[in-house]
Amino acid sequence: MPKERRRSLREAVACRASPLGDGGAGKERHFSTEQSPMEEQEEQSRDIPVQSGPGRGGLVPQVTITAATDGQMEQTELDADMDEVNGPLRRKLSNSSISSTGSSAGLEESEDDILSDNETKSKGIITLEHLGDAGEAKPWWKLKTVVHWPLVASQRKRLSWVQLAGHKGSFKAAEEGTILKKYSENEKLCFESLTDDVLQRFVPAYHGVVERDGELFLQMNDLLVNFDGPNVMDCKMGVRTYLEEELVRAREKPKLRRDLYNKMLEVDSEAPTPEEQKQQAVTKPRYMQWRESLSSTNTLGFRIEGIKKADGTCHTDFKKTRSREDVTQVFRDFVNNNGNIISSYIRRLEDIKQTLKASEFFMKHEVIGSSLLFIHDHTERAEVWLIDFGKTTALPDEQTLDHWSPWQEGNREDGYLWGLDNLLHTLTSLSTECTQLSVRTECS
Ligand code: I3P
Repeated sequence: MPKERRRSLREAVACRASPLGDGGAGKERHFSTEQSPMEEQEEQSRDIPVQSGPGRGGLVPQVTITAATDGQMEQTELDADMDEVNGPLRRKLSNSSISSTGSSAGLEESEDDILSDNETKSKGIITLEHLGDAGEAKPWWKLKTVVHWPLVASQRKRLSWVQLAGHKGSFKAAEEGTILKKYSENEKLCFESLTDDVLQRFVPAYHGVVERDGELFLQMNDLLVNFDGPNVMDCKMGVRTYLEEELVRAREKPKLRRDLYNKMLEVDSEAPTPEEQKQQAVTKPRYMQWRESLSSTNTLGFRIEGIKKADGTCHTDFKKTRSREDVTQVFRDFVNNNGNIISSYIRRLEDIKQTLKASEFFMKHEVIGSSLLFIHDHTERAEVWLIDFGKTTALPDEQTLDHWSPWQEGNREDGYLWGLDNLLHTLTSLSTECTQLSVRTECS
Protein backbone atom coordinates (compact mmCIF):
# COMPACT_ATOMS: atom_id res chain seq x y z
CA MET A 1 0.00 0.00 0.00
CA PRO A 2 1.42 3.39 -0.81
CA LYS A 3 2.58 5.24 2.26
CA GLU A 4 0.09 8.04 1.81
CA ARG A 5 -2.75 5.58 1.91
CA ARG A 6 -1.34 3.38 4.59
CA ARG A 7 -3.06 4.79 7.58
CA SER A 8 -1.06 4.93 10.74
CA LEU A 9 -2.52 2.86 13.48
CA ARG A 10 -3.35 6.07 15.26
CA GLU A 11 -5.35 7.23 12.26
CA ALA A 12 -7.01 3.88 11.94
CA VAL A 13 -7.99 4.01 15.56
CA ALA A 14 -9.36 7.51 15.20
CA CYS A 15 -11.62 6.28 12.44
CA ARG A 16 -13.09 3.62 14.65
CA ALA A 17 -15.54 3.89 17.50
CA SER A 18 -12.85 4.29 20.11
CA PRO A 19 -11.48 0.78 19.88
CA LEU A 20 -8.50 1.57 22.02
CA GLY A 21 -10.22 3.29 24.88
CA ASP A 22 -9.71 0.72 27.56
CA GLY A 23 -7.14 -1.53 25.95
CA GLY A 24 -4.54 -2.18 28.55
CA ALA A 25 -0.97 -3.11 27.83
CA GLY A 26 -0.76 -6.61 26.56
CA LYS A 27 -4.51 -6.83 26.20
CA GLU A 28 -5.92 -8.03 22.96
CA ARG A 29 -9.33 -7.21 21.63
CA HIS A 30 -11.07 -8.53 18.56
CA PHE A 31 -13.06 -6.10 16.45
CA SER A 32 -14.22 -8.65 13.97
CA THR A 33 -13.61 -12.32 13.89
CA GLU A 34 -13.46 -14.73 11.05
CA GLN A 35 -12.72 -17.96 12.87
CA SER A 36 -12.12 -20.29 10.02
CA PRO A 37 -9.71 -23.13 10.63
CA MET A 38 -6.62 -23.42 8.52
CA GLU A 39 -7.36 -25.52 5.51
CA GLU A 40 -5.37 -28.65 5.27
CA GLN A 41 -3.21 -28.97 2.23
CA GLU A 42 -5.04 -30.57 -0.61
CA GLU A 43 -2.82 -32.62 -2.79
CA GLN A 44 -4.69 -34.11 -5.65
CA SER A 45 -2.77 -36.35 -7.95
CA ARG A 46 -2.58 -35.13 -11.46
CA ASP A 47 -0.26 -35.20 -14.38
CA ILE A 48 2.33 -32.50 -14.43
CA PRO A 49 2.09 -30.60 -17.68
CA VAL A 50 5.28 -29.13 -19.00
CA GLN A 51 4.62 -25.47 -19.55
CA SER A 52 6.17 -23.98 -22.58
CA GLY A 53 7.74 -20.57 -22.31
CA PRO A 54 5.33 -17.70 -22.48
CA GLY A 55 6.87 -16.58 -25.75
CA ARG A 56 7.48 -12.98 -25.03
CA GLY A 57 10.54 -10.95 -24.45
CA GLY A 58 10.04 -10.59 -20.76
CA LEU A 59 10.68 -6.88 -20.84
CA VAL A 60 8.16 -4.56 -19.30
CA PRO A 61 7.89 -0.91 -20.19
CA GLN A 62 10.13 1.11 -17.95
CA VAL A 63 8.98 4.42 -16.63
CA THR A 64 11.73 6.85 -15.88
CA ILE A 65 11.13 9.05 -12.92
CA THR A 66 13.22 12.16 -12.78
CA ALA A 67 13.84 13.22 -9.25
CA ALA A 68 13.44 16.73 -8.02
CA THR A 69 16.22 19.18 -8.57
CA ASP A 70 18.79 19.94 -5.90
CA GLY A 71 17.02 23.09 -4.95
CA GLN A 72 13.99 21.14 -3.88
CA MET A 73 15.82 18.65 -1.78
CA GLU A 74 15.76 18.96 1.95
CA GLN A 75 18.70 17.42 3.73
CA THR A 76 16.76 15.95 6.56
CA GLU A 77 18.60 14.23 9.32
CA LEU A 78 18.15 10.50 9.12
CA ASP A 79 16.60 9.90 12.49
CA ALA A 80 18.04 6.49 12.91
CA ASP A 81 19.09 5.25 16.23
CA MET A 82 21.57 2.52 15.58
CA ASP A 83 21.44 -0.03 18.27
CA GLU A 84 23.14 -3.32 18.86
CA VAL A 85 20.52 -6.03 18.83
CA ASN A 86 20.76 -9.78 18.55
CA GLY A 87 24.50 -10.02 18.46
CA PRO A 88 25.90 -8.87 15.15
CA LEU A 89 22.51 -7.81 13.82
CA ARG A 90 21.69 -4.18 14.18
CA ARG A 91 18.36 -2.47 13.94
CA LYS A 92 17.84 1.01 12.73
CA LEU A 93 15.03 2.43 14.77
CA SER A 94 13.17 5.18 13.03
CA ASN A 95 10.82 7.57 14.74
CA SER A 96 9.29 8.78 11.52
CA SER A 97 5.53 8.68 11.32
CA ILE A 98 3.93 5.76 9.61
CA SER A 99 1.63 8.09 7.74
CA SER A 100 4.24 10.66 6.84
CA THR A 101 3.59 11.88 3.35
CA GLY A 102 5.77 14.91 2.87
CA SER A 103 4.66 17.63 0.57
CA SER A 104 7.79 18.40 -1.34
CA ALA A 105 10.61 16.43 -2.78
CA GLY A 106 12.94 15.64 0.02
CA LEU A 107 15.01 12.88 1.42
CA GLU A 108 12.65 10.39 2.91
CA GLU A 109 13.79 7.77 5.32
CA SER A 110 11.72 4.63 5.04
CA GLU A 111 9.40 4.48 7.98
CA ASP A 112 9.51 0.75 7.69
CA ASP A 113 13.23 0.43 7.67
CA ILE A 114 14.23 -1.15 10.90
CA LEU A 115 17.12 -3.38 10.06
CA SER A 116 19.98 -1.64 8.39
CA ASP A 117 20.44 -3.14 4.98
CA ASN A 118 24.09 -2.31 5.11
CA GLU A 119 24.55 -4.60 7.98
CA THR A 120 21.98 -7.28 7.62
CA LYS A 121 19.98 -8.19 4.57
CA SER A 122 22.64 -7.79 1.96
CA LYS A 123 25.06 -9.99 3.84
CA GLY A 124 23.22 -12.91 2.37
CA ILE A 125 23.50 -15.62 4.95
CA ILE A 126 22.45 -14.80 8.44
CA THR A 127 21.77 -17.11 11.31
CA LEU A 128 18.53 -16.32 13.05
CA GLU A 129 18.94 -15.72 16.73
CA HIS A 130 16.00 -17.23 18.49
CA LEU A 131 15.75 -15.54 21.84
CA GLY A 132 12.71 -17.41 23.04
CA ASP A 133 12.37 -20.96 24.17
CA ALA A 134 14.96 -23.26 22.72
CA GLY A 135 13.54 -25.66 20.23
CA GLU A 136 10.43 -23.59 19.55
CA ALA A 137 9.36 -23.71 15.90
CA LYS A 138 10.40 -20.69 13.90
CA PRO A 139 7.40 -19.42 11.98
CA TRP A 140 7.41 -18.05 8.47
CA TRP A 141 6.90 -14.55 9.67
CA LYS A 142 10.36 -14.50 11.15
CA LEU A 143 11.48 -13.80 7.63
CA LYS A 144 9.79 -10.45 7.94
CA THR A 145 10.42 -7.20 9.67
CA VAL A 146 9.03 -7.41 13.13
CA VAL A 147 9.72 -4.28 15.08
CA HIS A 148 8.76 -0.80 13.98
CA TRP A 149 9.14 1.23 17.10
CA PRO A 150 11.89 1.98 19.56
CA LEU A 151 12.16 -0.69 22.22
CA VAL A 152 13.78 -0.76 25.56
CA ALA A 153 16.42 -3.44 26.06
CA SER A 154 14.19 -5.76 28.04
CA GLN A 155 11.47 -5.64 25.40
CA ARG A 156 14.02 -6.31 22.74
CA LYS A 157 15.25 -9.36 24.58
CA ARG A 158 11.76 -10.76 24.80
CA LEU A 159 11.34 -10.53 21.05
CA SER A 160 12.34 -13.84 19.65
CA TRP A 161 12.35 -13.03 16.01
CA VAL A 162 14.28 -10.99 13.51
CA GLN A 163 13.44 -10.00 9.98
CA LEU A 164 15.55 -11.05 7.10
CA ALA A 165 13.82 -10.99 3.74
CA GLY A 166 12.52 -8.38 1.37
CA HIS A 167 9.14 -7.03 2.08
CA LYS A 168 8.63 -5.19 5.31
CA GLY A 169 5.97 -6.11 7.77
CA SER A 170 5.50 -5.86 11.45
CA PHE A 171 4.65 -8.92 13.45
CA LYS A 172 3.90 -9.90 17.00
CA ALA A 173 3.45 -13.27 18.59
CA ALA A 174 -0.10 -14.25 19.39
CA GLU A 175 -1.85 -17.17 20.94
CA GLU A 176 -1.03 -20.68 19.83
CA GLY A 177 -1.05 -21.12 16.10
CA THR A 178 -1.65 -17.51 15.13
CA ILE A 179 0.37 -14.38 14.46
CA LEU A 180 -0.36 -10.67 14.47
CA LYS A 181 0.62 -8.56 11.50
CA LYS A 182 0.69 -4.76 11.64
CA TYR A 183 -2.62 -3.33 10.58
CA SER A 184 -3.02 -2.33 6.95
CA GLU A 185 -6.41 -1.18 5.75
CA ASN A 186 -5.69 -2.57 2.33
CA GLU A 187 -4.66 -5.99 3.55
CA LYS A 188 -7.66 -6.14 5.88
CA LEU A 189 -9.99 -5.44 2.94
CA CYS A 190 -8.30 -8.21 0.97
CA PHE A 191 -8.65 -10.73 3.78
CA GLU A 192 -12.31 -9.82 4.14
CA SER A 193 -12.97 -10.18 0.41
CA LEU A 194 -11.07 -13.45 0.33
CA THR A 195 -13.26 -14.95 3.02
CA ASP A 196 -15.90 -15.97 0.52
CA ASP A 197 -13.64 -16.43 -2.49
CA VAL A 198 -12.41 -19.72 -3.91
CA LEU A 199 -8.84 -18.61 -3.19
CA GLN A 200 -9.48 -18.65 0.54
CA ARG A 201 -8.09 -22.16 1.01
CA PHE A 202 -4.68 -20.97 -0.18
CA VAL A 203 -4.54 -17.95 2.12
CA PRO A 204 -3.75 -17.99 5.86
CA ALA A 205 -7.00 -18.16 7.84
CA TYR A 206 -7.90 -14.65 8.97
CA HIS A 207 -9.26 -13.93 12.44
CA GLY A 208 -9.95 -10.21 12.27
CA VAL A 209 -8.45 -7.04 13.71
CA VAL A 210 -7.06 -7.10 17.22
CA GLU A 211 -5.55 -4.46 19.43
CA ARG A 212 -2.46 -5.06 21.46
CA ASP A 213 -0.44 -2.56 23.42
CA GLY A 214 -2.28 0.31 21.78
CA GLU A 215 -1.63 -0.90 18.25
CA LEU A 216 -3.88 -2.59 15.75
CA PHE A 217 -3.00 -5.86 14.07
CA LEU A 218 -4.50 -8.38 11.71
CA GLN A 219 -4.60 -11.82 13.28
CA MET A 220 -4.00 -14.83 11.06
CA ASN A 221 -2.88 -18.41 11.26
CA ASP A 222 0.77 -19.21 11.56
CA LEU A 223 1.45 -21.32 8.50
CA LEU A 224 4.31 -23.23 10.06
CA VAL A 225 2.60 -24.87 12.98
CA ASN A 226 2.08 -28.19 11.23
CA PHE A 227 5.69 -28.55 10.14
CA ASP A 228 8.58 -30.27 11.83
CA GLY A 229 11.64 -28.13 11.16
CA PRO A 230 10.26 -26.19 8.19
CA ASN A 231 12.23 -24.91 5.24
CA VAL A 232 10.64 -21.73 3.93
CA MET A 233 11.01 -19.77 0.71
CA ASP A 234 9.36 -16.45 -0.10
CA CYS A 235 8.79 -15.75 -3.84
CA LYS A 236 7.46 -12.33 -4.76
CA MET A 237 5.10 -12.63 -7.71
CA GLY A 238 4.53 -10.40 -10.72
CA VAL A 239 6.45 -8.38 -13.29
CA ARG A 240 6.45 -5.25 -11.16
CA THR A 241 6.54 -4.49 -7.46
CA TYR A 242 5.03 -1.00 -7.31
CA LEU A 243 1.52 0.22 -7.93
CA GLU A 244 0.69 2.41 -10.88
CA GLU A 245 -0.45 5.07 -8.45
CA GLU A 246 3.02 5.07 -6.89
CA LEU A 247 4.42 6.03 -10.28
CA VAL A 248 1.90 8.80 -10.70
CA ARG A 249 2.64 10.16 -7.25
CA ALA A 250 6.38 9.96 -7.82
CA ARG A 251 5.96 12.05 -10.94
CA GLU A 252 3.80 14.61 -9.25
CA LYS A 253 5.77 14.84 -6.03
CA PRO A 254 9.07 13.05 -6.35
CA LYS A 255 10.60 12.10 -3.04
CA LEU A 256 14.26 11.39 -2.84
CA ARG A 257 15.35 8.49 -0.66
CA ARG A 258 18.88 8.27 0.59
CA ASP A 259 18.32 4.86 2.18
CA LEU A 260 17.33 3.39 -1.17
CA TYR A 261 20.31 5.05 -2.84
CA ASN A 262 22.55 3.41 -0.25
CA LYS A 263 20.92 0.03 -0.80
CA MET A 264 21.54 0.45 -4.50
CA LEU A 265 25.20 1.32 -3.95
CA GLU A 266 25.67 -1.73 -1.80
CA VAL A 267 24.74 -4.01 -4.65
CA ASP A 268 26.28 -2.06 -7.51
CA SER A 269 28.29 1.09 -7.03
CA GLU A 270 27.89 1.86 -10.75
CA ALA A 271 24.10 1.71 -10.70
CA PRO A 272 23.24 5.30 -9.77
CA THR A 273 23.26 7.83 -12.59
CA PRO A 274 25.54 10.88 -12.31
CA GLU A 275 22.52 12.94 -11.23
CA GLU A 276 21.62 10.41 -8.56
CA GLN A 277 25.21 10.37 -7.37
CA LYS A 278 25.06 14.12 -7.04
CA GLN A 279 21.81 13.92 -5.11
CA GLN A 280 22.97 10.88 -3.13
CA ALA A 281 19.37 9.72 -3.37
CA VAL A 282 16.87 8.03 -5.68
CA THR A 283 13.11 7.93 -5.93
CA LYS A 284 11.37 4.76 -4.83
CA PRO A 285 10.01 3.77 -8.28
CA ARG A 286 13.50 4.16 -9.70
CA TYR A 287 14.86 1.86 -6.98
CA MET A 288 12.05 -0.65 -7.41
CA GLN A 289 12.50 -0.76 -11.19
CA TRP A 290 16.21 -1.23 -10.80
CA ARG A 291 15.58 -4.10 -8.36
CA GLU A 292 13.14 -5.67 -10.77
CA SER A 293 15.55 -5.56 -13.70
CA LEU A 294 18.43 -6.89 -11.63
CA SER A 295 16.42 -9.86 -10.37
CA SER A 296 14.06 -12.19 -12.23
CA THR A 297 10.96 -10.02 -11.68
CA ASN A 298 10.99 -8.49 -15.16
CA THR A 299 12.27 -11.54 -17.00
CA LEU A 300 10.36 -14.33 -15.25
CA GLY A 301 7.52 -12.57 -13.45
CA PHE A 302 8.65 -13.64 -9.97
CA ARG A 303 11.72 -13.42 -7.81
CA ILE A 304 13.11 -15.23 -4.83
CA GLU A 305 13.15 -12.95 -1.81
CA GLY A 306 14.43 -15.13 1.00
CA ILE A 307 14.92 -18.61 2.32
CA LYS A 308 14.95 -19.90 5.85
CA LYS A 309 16.28 -23.38 6.28
CA ALA A 310 15.45 -25.94 8.92
CA ASP A 311 18.87 -25.39 10.49
CA GLY A 312 17.85 -21.79 11.24
CA THR A 313 19.99 -20.09 8.63
CA CYS A 314 18.42 -17.42 6.48
CA HIS A 315 19.53 -16.58 2.97
CA THR A 316 18.43 -13.26 1.54
CA ASP A 317 21.04 -12.41 -1.02
CA PHE A 318 18.99 -13.07 -4.12
CA LYS A 319 18.95 -9.54 -5.52
CA LYS A 320 20.96 -10.71 -8.54
CA THR A 321 19.28 -14.08 -8.99
CA ARG A 322 17.94 -13.40 -12.44
CA SER A 323 18.30 -16.18 -14.98
CA ARG A 324 16.19 -19.31 -15.07
CA GLU A 325 19.34 -21.32 -14.36
CA ASP A 326 20.11 -19.25 -11.26
CA VAL A 327 16.56 -19.62 -10.00
CA THR A 328 16.59 -23.35 -10.67
CA GLN A 329 19.81 -23.71 -8.72
CA VAL A 330 18.28 -21.95 -5.72
CA PHE A 331 15.25 -24.26 -5.82
CA ARG A 332 17.50 -27.29 -6.27
CA ASP A 333 19.37 -26.39 -3.08
CA PHE A 334 16.15 -25.47 -1.30
CA VAL A 335 14.60 -28.92 -1.80
CA ASN A 336 17.93 -30.69 -1.64
CA ASN A 337 17.22 -32.48 -4.94
CA ASN A 338 14.15 -34.13 -3.46
CA GLY A 339 11.84 -35.01 -6.38
CA ASN A 340 8.89 -35.80 -4.11
CA ILE A 341 8.91 -32.34 -2.62
CA ILE A 342 9.20 -30.73 -6.03
CA SER A 343 6.27 -32.82 -7.27
CA SER A 344 4.15 -31.77 -4.30
CA TYR A 345 5.01 -28.14 -4.93
CA ILE A 346 4.07 -28.49 -8.59
CA ARG A 347 0.72 -30.09 -7.77
CA ARG A 348 -0.06 -27.37 -5.28
CA LEU A 349 0.95 -24.64 -7.75
CA GLU A 350 -1.23 -26.18 -10.47
CA ASP A 351 -4.11 -26.18 -8.03
CA ILE A 352 -3.40 -22.56 -7.14
CA LYS A 353 -3.23 -21.62 -10.81
CA GLN A 354 -6.60 -23.17 -11.62
CA THR A 355 -8.13 -21.55 -8.57
CA LEU A 356 -6.67 -18.15 -9.43
CA LYS A 357 -8.26 -18.40 -12.85
CA ALA A 358 -11.63 -19.08 -11.24
CA SER A 359 -11.27 -16.43 -8.54
CA GLU A 360 -13.40 -13.32 -8.67
CA PHE A 361 -11.11 -11.67 -6.15
CA PHE A 362 -8.10 -12.27 -8.38
CA MET A 363 -9.87 -11.03 -11.48
CA LYS A 364 -10.79 -7.77 -9.79
CA HIS A 365 -7.52 -6.91 -8.04
CA GLU A 366 -4.14 -5.58 -9.10
CA VAL A 367 -1.87 -7.94 -7.17
CA ILE A 368 1.42 -6.24 -6.40
CA GLY A 369 4.12 -7.29 -3.94
CA SER A 370 2.28 -10.46 -2.99
CA SER A 371 4.28 -13.61 -2.37
CA LEU A 372 3.97 -17.35 -2.67
CA LEU A 373 5.33 -18.96 0.45
CA PHE A 374 6.86 -22.42 -0.04
CA ILE A 375 7.16 -24.61 3.04
CA HIS A 376 8.41 -28.18 3.40
CA ASP A 377 10.03 -30.33 6.02
CA HIS A 378 11.93 -33.61 6.34
CA THR A 379 8.68 -35.60 6.26
CA GLU A 380 8.22 -34.31 2.67
CA ARG A 381 5.15 -32.38 3.66
CA ALA A 382 5.10 -29.47 1.21
CA GLU A 383 2.71 -26.54 0.90
CA VAL A 384 2.48 -23.26 -0.97
CA TRP A 385 0.44 -20.31 0.33
CA LEU A 386 -0.51 -16.88 -0.94
CA ILE A 387 0.60 -14.15 1.46
CA ASP A 388 1.13 -10.36 1.68
CA PHE A 389 -1.76 -8.33 0.35
CA GLY A 390 -0.64 -4.90 1.57
CA LYS A 391 -0.36 -3.67 -2.01
CA THR A 392 -3.14 -5.73 -3.57
CA THR A 393 -5.65 -3.17 -4.75
CA ALA A 394 -9.24 -3.42 -5.97
CA LEU A 395 -9.77 -2.27 -9.54
CA PRO A 396 -12.42 0.25 -10.49
CA ASP A 397 -15.88 -1.23 -11.14
CA GLU A 398 -16.10 -3.36 -14.25
CA GLN A 399 -12.32 -3.47 -14.80
CA THR A 400 -10.71 -6.89 -14.74
CA LEU A 401 -7.21 -8.23 -15.34
CA ASP A 402 -5.99 -11.40 -17.02
CA HIS A 403 -2.69 -11.20 -15.02
CA TRP A 404 -0.82 -12.45 -18.06
CA SER A 405 -0.78 -9.64 -20.62
CA PRO A 406 2.30 -7.45 -20.67
CA TRP A 407 2.07 -4.42 -18.45
CA GLN A 408 1.71 -0.99 -19.98
CA GLU A 409 1.14 1.92 -17.70
CA GLY A 410 -2.60 2.34 -17.46
CA ASN A 411 -3.62 -1.30 -17.98
CA ARG A 412 -2.68 -2.27 -14.40
CA GLU A 413 -1.65 -5.77 -15.44
CA ASP A 414 0.71 -7.36 -12.94
CA GLY A 415 1.96 -10.47 -14.75
CA TYR A 416 1.10 -12.72 -11.82
CA LEU A 417 -0.12 -15.66 -13.91
CA TRP A 418 2.69 -15.23 -16.38
CA GLY A 419 5.11 -15.47 -13.47
CA LEU A 420 3.30 -18.51 -12.13
CA ASP A 421 3.61 -20.20 -15.52
CA ASN A 422 7.33 -19.51 -15.50
CA LEU A 423 7.63 -20.79 -11.97
CA LEU A 424 5.82 -23.98 -12.90
CA HIS A 425 7.99 -24.39 -15.96
CA THR A 426 11.12 -23.98 -13.84
CA LEU A 427 9.97 -26.51 -11.25
CA THR A 428 8.81 -28.97 -13.88
CA SER A 429 12.26 -28.95 -15.50
CA LEU A 430 13.80 -29.45 -12.09
CA SER A 431 11.44 -32.34 -11.41
CA THR A 432 12.50 -34.04 -14.63
CA GLU A 433 16.10 -33.54 -13.68
CA CYS A 434 15.50 -35.01 -10.20
CA THR A 435 13.80 -38.05 -11.73
CA GLN A 436 16.71 -38.62 -14.11
CA LEU A 437 19.12 -38.21 -11.23
CA SER A 438 17.31 -40.80 -9.14
CA VAL A 439 17.13 -43.25 -12.08
CA ARG A 440 20.88 -42.82 -12.61
CA THR A 441 21.52 -43.36 -8.91
CA GLU A 442 19.38 -46.52 -8.85
CA CYS A 443 21.13 -47.86 -11.96
CA SER A 444 24.65 -47.26 -10.72
C1 I3P B 1 12.27 -3.07 -0.54
C2 I3P B 1 11.21 -3.95 -1.21
C3 I3P B 1 9.86 -3.76 -0.56
C4 I3P B 1 9.44 -2.30 -0.49
C5 I3P B 1 10.52 -1.48 0.20
C6 I3P B 1 11.85 -1.60 -0.51
O1 I3P B 1 13.47 -3.18 -1.24
O2 I3P B 1 11.11 -3.64 -2.56
O3 I3P B 1 8.89 -4.48 -1.31
O4 I3P B 1 8.28 -2.17 0.32
O5 I3P B 1 10.10 -0.13 0.17
O6 I3P B 1 12.83 -0.88 0.20
P1 I3P B 1 14.52 -4.36 -0.93
O7 I3P B 1 13.82 -5.66 -1.20
O8 I3P B 1 15.64 -4.13 -1.87
O9 I3P B 1 14.92 -4.24 0.50
P2 I3P B 1 6.82 -2.04 -0.30
O10 I3P B 1 6.55 -3.31 -1.03
O11 I3P B 1 5.94 -1.86 0.90
O12 I3P B 1 6.77 -0.86 -1.19
P3 I3P B 1 10.18 0.80 1.47
O13 I3P B 1 11.66 1.04 1.72
O14 I3P B 1 9.45 2.03 1.10
O15 I3P B 1 9.52 0.04 2.58
